Amino acid sequence: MDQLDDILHQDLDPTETQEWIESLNAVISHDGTERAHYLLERMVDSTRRAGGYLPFDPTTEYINTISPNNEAKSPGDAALEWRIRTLIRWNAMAMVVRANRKPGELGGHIASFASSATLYDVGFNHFWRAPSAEHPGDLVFHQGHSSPGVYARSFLEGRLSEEQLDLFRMEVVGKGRGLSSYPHPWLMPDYWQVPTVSMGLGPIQAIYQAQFWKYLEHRGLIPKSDRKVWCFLGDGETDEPESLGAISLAGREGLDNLIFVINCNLQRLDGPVRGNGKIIQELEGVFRGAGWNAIKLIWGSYWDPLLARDSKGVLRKLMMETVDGEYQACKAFGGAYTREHFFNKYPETAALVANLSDDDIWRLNRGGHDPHKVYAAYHAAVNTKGMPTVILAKTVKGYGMGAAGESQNPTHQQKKLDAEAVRHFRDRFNIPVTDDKLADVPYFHPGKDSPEVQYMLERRRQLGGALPQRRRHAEVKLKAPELPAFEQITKGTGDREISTTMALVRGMNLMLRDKQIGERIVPIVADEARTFGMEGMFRQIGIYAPFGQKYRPQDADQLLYYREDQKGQVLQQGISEAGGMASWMAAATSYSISNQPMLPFFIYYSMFGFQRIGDLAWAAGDMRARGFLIGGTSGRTTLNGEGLQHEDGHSHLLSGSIPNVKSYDPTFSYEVAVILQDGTRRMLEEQEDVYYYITVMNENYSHPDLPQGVEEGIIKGMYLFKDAGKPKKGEPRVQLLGSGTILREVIAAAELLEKDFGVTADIWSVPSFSEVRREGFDAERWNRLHPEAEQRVPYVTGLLQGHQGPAIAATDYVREYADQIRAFMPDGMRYTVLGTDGYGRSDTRDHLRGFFEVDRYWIAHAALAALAKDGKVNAKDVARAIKTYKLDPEKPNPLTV
Ligand SMILES: Cc1ncc(C[n+]2csc(CCOP(=O)(O)OP(=O)(O)O)c2C)c(N)n1
Ligand SMILES: [Mg+2]
Repeated sequence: MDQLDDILHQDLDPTETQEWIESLNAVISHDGTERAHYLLERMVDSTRRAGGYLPFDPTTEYINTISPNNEAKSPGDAALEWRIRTLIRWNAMAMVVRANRKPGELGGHIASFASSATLYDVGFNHFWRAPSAEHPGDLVFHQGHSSPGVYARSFLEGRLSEEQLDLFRMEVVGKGRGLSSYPHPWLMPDYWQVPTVSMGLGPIQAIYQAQFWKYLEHRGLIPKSDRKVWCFLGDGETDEPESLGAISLAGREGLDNLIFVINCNLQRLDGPVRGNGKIIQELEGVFRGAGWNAIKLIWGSYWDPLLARDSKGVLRKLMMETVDGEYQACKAFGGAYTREHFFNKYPETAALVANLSDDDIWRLNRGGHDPHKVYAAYHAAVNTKGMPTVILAKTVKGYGMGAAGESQNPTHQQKKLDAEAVRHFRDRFNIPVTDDKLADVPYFHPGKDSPEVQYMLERRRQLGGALPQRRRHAEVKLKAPELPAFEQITKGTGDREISTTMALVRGMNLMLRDKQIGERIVPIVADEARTFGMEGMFRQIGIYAPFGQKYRPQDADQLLYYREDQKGQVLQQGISEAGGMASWMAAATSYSISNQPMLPFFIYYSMFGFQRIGDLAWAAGDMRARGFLIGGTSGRTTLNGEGLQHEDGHSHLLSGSIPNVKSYDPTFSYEVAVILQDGTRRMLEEQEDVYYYITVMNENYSHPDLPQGVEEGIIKGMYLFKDAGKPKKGEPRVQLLGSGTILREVIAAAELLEKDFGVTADIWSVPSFSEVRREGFDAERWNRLHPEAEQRVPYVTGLLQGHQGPAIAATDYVREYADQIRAFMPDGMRYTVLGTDGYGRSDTRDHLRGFFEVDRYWIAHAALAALAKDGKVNAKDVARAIKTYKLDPEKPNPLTV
């Protein structure tokens, strides 16, 4: 290596070097840079063949990728666009400053948008198409905390009023007119399309959105088009694993419908992103390595003449040597500082700026603030074929904020500007607000007939309409299959034993055959299709592969071979739950983003679901995703051998915390059928903004027929599975509740109780404690608020009322899960909850259920203990149960071991 370094950095024969460079320059001037590139590649190739070791260098010089002579020229009116931008800057700043002068600490950000205003403006004015009859529309992921700038544009366009700007971050009093802190489709459903503010979620979603569009195109569900996903993110945001974790997928699949714009203002919240390095270089290497077209947009036009005169490359060398912390200091301290600490480092560079004043040096702009350069970069990006593009735009955090924030470490959180700072801002951008008004920081609108507004509106007209805008409903009307279509799984299995996972996969297969919705089903897996018995789908509907299958699969001679296909329907996302989830979100929002409703099923190990990708699941709720998440091989004791990291006993608590998620833990295949049918009806037919979480298990047992009239109960979350009838006089009675596989232990416990203790039991199947809880609290709240009206009876109260004895619930989840409905037990009904609190471990199902105290014996024992407390049996009976069932009273609490 040392020798190689020497060769690369010491010129053994400068004359020879010069001759080669001159030859190359001749090629460039006669035949262009592409020809030169070709020749160089050939030479590199020859050297390698001769045995030369030429290590890959992922980075290029610290200058713009697009040279000035290759820049596409903007057709826009630069002066007018500058005026518009200044007004947007002002109003965005005013919105935040005004919000923070009110009582209540509303917060907001000025500095981030200040750095990216030009990047957004050029997009809005020239590139981003709204959906229209002619075009399906682009999709823009905005940096979440730059939202004030987007609102400020909408204000000028007349889409938002002054009153609304004053309701920034005041959504409660705003009653639907308030403006969200960040992009939230839940709160502004006609405006924001995608939530982004949780760092990293925008980029990963953008990649899978782009992939999903190609998927829809290849499958013939949408026409091929040149629409693009544009994703804005911060340079600090790239530290999130989600930001960069999926970029190789975009490179591999050649997603040329994807453009990342990374706002490299060199700062994050606390300070510099890479004070001792250069974030743009680092990212260039990472993205190029992943197969992206990386466009560096570092220097603005004022640097062009300097670079043109840099014949010996000393300025370039200096640019490369200087670290980001130093670049930040230059912008913070101004022109004189920059001359002294930057240019004066070498006599050649000092000479380059000898004729420039300090103010001129100060004006040497960064690429991301130069609309001409930004236009050229965007133009190159949208015309790139066969690969995704990343634009690395260098900007100044807090641009225009002066001493109050420009390139200052704490600027990210600056939201209150004093009078002096506001005056500076006005003067810097020439805003027509007079001194006497300045104290109020008033919004400024030039009037709807002003040239500025007319220009903006005309630009948007040319691009299909206003943005952002969100479609609430797809135009396509779909009909969900009725329950009889699910007969295969509503009918009992007789002696055959199957798992709920198998029932679910059968249900999916039935839906895949449906004429209307079959093609809209999107099965998504993260390398676990075989785990869930879905490998039949590989052959039947194929695995999506954008370039088809280029090899003969190892199992080609098998019936169910690994079939990849450009029109494949299964999305195999590899071992990436975050990828699977982001992919699911793309499909689940396709009704809105592409006007094509789809019904995705993402099937994964439930342990690696909500707790691993919970923040995406939360964002999915926000963006009104519609689809099924399937927590496979769930249950702390049901997935028995896999142990602590696999056995899930709590995902239902996490899913239950997302307001528009409906969670179910079915026991029988007919329950799976009813939930699937109803979910499909609600999401596809009614277009409700809900999504479903269903846990399925891998324990095989036989399933009964769908009992008469229980459908509504299943959907509401609880129904009477076995009615013990009216109790005989003196006969102790209990109410047993359960879900998932543990309901079967409950059923077995009822038999033990009757046989061994003469206790009879009504048995309740509770496929959703979460739904029952929600309804209960809703009724309770309503009653409190309507004290004089006839009081509503919570659903579960109504069911249990009139039934005797204490209630005992057991599930394969932690106690909190079944405990959720405690508040709605009828007066006087004791409620005991068993659950699997504690770490899972490997063993047989029987052993685990004994260990976690949720098997039939522990349930029977708990029932007797409750009856004893109620005075219906004696303590002796409870002691007898402990003995008969061989329960160890000194056994440690499973929570603690
Ligand atoms: C997951 C997550 N963690 C932390 C934050 C808090 N946060 C908001 S903005 C920000 C700094 C962002 O820096 P950068 O990405 O460089 O964006 P800039 O504002 O500089 O454009 C942080 C840490 C967040 N929004 N999301
Ligand atoms: Mg930043």
